[in-house]
Amino acid sequence: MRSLIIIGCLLASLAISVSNADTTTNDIAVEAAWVRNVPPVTSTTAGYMQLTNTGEKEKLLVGVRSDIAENIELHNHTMDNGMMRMRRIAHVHLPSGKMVALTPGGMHMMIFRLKKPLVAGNVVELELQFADGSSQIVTAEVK
Ligand SMILES: [Cu+2]
Repeated sequence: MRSLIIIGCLLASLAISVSNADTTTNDIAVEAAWVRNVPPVTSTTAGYMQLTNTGEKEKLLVGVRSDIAENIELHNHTMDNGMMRMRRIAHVHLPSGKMVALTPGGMHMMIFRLKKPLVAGNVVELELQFADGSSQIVTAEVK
């Protein structure tokens, strides 16, 4: 009887560790990722992509990192007294089962202080960081 209880506890802890692991796996499918090419005199650009959450839980995109630039922020466009302005946002909600697009004129990744000029046709790597501590590297075409 006692050994059965112990086995039960072991199984329960295994199940817990598996579900913990689930929260850090990547349920985000990324498509059509690209970074806007800019002339070498410009050190600021933007990145766009479509993110589909194939998992069962909402995820929050909270940051982006890349070796290509010093700093990347998440931005949105808002209307302010009839003027289109960009505002930094803390995160992008990625609801379960939904596709969220980062687009010119909408939410986007603002890329500051490029370390070297971009080359059209090349791909760059962006590391997406999520609120649950998981991260994912995606490639984006420069165009
Ligand atoms: Cu911006």
